[in-house]
Order: sequence, then structure tokens, then C-alpha cells
Amino acid sequence: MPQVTVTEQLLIHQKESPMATGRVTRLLNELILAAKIISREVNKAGLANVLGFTGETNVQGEKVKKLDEFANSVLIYRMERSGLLCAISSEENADLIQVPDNLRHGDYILIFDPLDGSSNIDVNVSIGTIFSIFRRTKNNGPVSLEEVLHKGSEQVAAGYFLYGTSTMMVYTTGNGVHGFTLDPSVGEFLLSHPDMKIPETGKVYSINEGNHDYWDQPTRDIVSWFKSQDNHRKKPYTGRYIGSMVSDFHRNLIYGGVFMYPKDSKDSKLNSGKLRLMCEANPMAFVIEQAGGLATDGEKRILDIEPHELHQRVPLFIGSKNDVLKIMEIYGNN
Ligand code: P6P
Repeated sequence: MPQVTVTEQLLIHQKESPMATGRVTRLLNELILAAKIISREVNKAGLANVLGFTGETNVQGEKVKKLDEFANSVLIYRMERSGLLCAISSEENADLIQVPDNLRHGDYILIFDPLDGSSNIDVNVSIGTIFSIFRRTKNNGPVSLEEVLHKGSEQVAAGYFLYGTSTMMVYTTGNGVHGFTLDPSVGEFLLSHPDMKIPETGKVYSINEGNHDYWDQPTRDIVSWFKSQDNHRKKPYTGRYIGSMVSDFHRNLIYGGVFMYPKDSKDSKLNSGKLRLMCEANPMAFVIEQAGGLATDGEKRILDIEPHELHQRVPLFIGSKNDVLKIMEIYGNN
């Protein structure tokens, strides 16, 4: 199989889209360099002193782990210097980051979760970086929050890096979903999963069943349906939950299935669910729709949700089309 790099794959589609200027290609390549640096640290976390906590807590009220902080600082440092961005938003930072005046600016806005699933870092379970890219509508001056709070349907690119048994990159620019695997011997991400499509009906459901007593009735009905014999499969779906959304999402993308993080009454601060719209739900929803799947908050399409704050949380049901349609039917009947 010919060794196709990310750049070559992007240039193939760039030729097809006359609006393309190569800047998104350059932006993704800058992200790739940051991901290679993060991957190197993740893969030796047990050896270097990057395990454990920094002692701080982030805007989400979560304890910050050293690798979280490392990944966040690498991404901000590298991407600020890409010359392609005007603003950055990180899940780890409360406020929008304006690209400093002494650095070259561009028209793009990058939103990311630097290391999703970080609670798994110390136990050697796969974690990931999730990214979302928008094009600025205005063309100069400081970027206002209103310019960043776009609906997910306006993303120009999105995807994730998965630091697992191998390091992978999965992205979309609106021309399908393409997966690349890092070949450490050449230091390149090489095309390993061209034009990824999620099976229309899955065989896996992913949810933290420990939250059962805090779910509303529609969520309990949905999970009972997946565990019953009168579902699409006429037998119970398999339950799989890694606790790292990028890993659960990636497995479902390949095998078929649905990942669910519904709202629950466990924590009053999280009465709209735990996952963030801008840096987790939107990018994953763009990817899943391009792969033939669906993503909803139970009632609405994720990509149609009008954001009102940077770290807004949203219930998330995402994966195989027929399974997500069933979820919407059950929610719609309540
Ligand atoms: P819980 C990781 O912190 C994360 O944001 C997702 O990657 C993951 O799916 C979820 O939280 C796990 O949350 O409450 O089930 O431990």
C-alpha cells in the first residue's frame, strides 16, 4: 500500500475545493508536530516524572495532571506560532487566548481539549487530543467571544489524536473522515484508514452505568433497550466503557456503536452533562456525521446548537445512525 501522508491526502482534497488556500493543510501539519511531541511524553510517562498531579485545578474544577499541563502548553506554544491563528480556546483555560501581537496572525480559531481522558494517564489507558477549527468572519483586531461561539456546523476542520497502542490521527475537512497511524521509524502519520464509515447499526453501547440512579427516565429506557433482546440486533449490545471518550469514540467508529454521556442529577454544576460542546461534542459530531453517523443532545443535532458560553456543557449521544435515531425516538416520546 503506498505510504500516503496527511499532507498528500489534504492536497488531494484541496485540489477539489477551489476555496482551499492550503492554510488548513498547514494548520493541521502544525497540530501534527504538537501531537508528536505530546505522543513522545505520553509514551514515556511511566519513566519521566510527568505522572501525578501539579497541585492546581483547571477551569472545570478538575485536578490538573502534569501531562495535561504539558500537552496544553505544547499546543498553545506551537499553534500561537503557526501564523495561521487569531485566537485559541483550550479546555484547560477559562478565557479565550488571543495570539500575542508580536506573532503573525491568521484567520483561523483553534479550539481543543489537550488531553481528553486524563484520569486514565496514570493507569496506562489510551488518551487523546481533540481539536476543532473555525474560520474567522471578521478580518482584524482582537477576537471577540461572539466570533468564537459558532455553531458546530460552521467548523472547517475537526478531529482527534489518539495516544494508544499506536498514535493515530483522525480528521475531517468536510470531505470524509481519514485515519492515519504514526510510523515512529519515519516520524510521519501514514494513511491507514481511508474514508472511514461507521456501521449504520452498532453492536456496542458505551455509558457509565454507575450514574444510573442519577439519570432521567428516557436515559434509563434507552440503556434498557440496548441491554434487551428487542433492539435492532435482537440480542443485547455489548457494554464497553473505557472512561476516555476519544478511545470509546474511536472503537465505536470502527466497530459500530454509540457513546452516551447524558445529563444527570449527580452534580448540580453538571446538569447539562459533563462533556463540553465547543472542544469535545462539536468536533466529534463533525467527524461522526462525515463518517455516516449522528450526534445529538437527545433532542437536537449537536452541530445545530447555538453556543452561549465557551465551556458550555451538553448531553451527548453519538455514533451509529440507526442507534442514535432510536435514542432520539425514545427522547421524543417523553
Ligand atoms: P466519567 C474524561 O475526563 C472525560 O471527559 C471523557 O473522556 C470520558 O468519556 C468522561 O470524561 C468519563 O467521565 O464521569 O464516566 O468518569
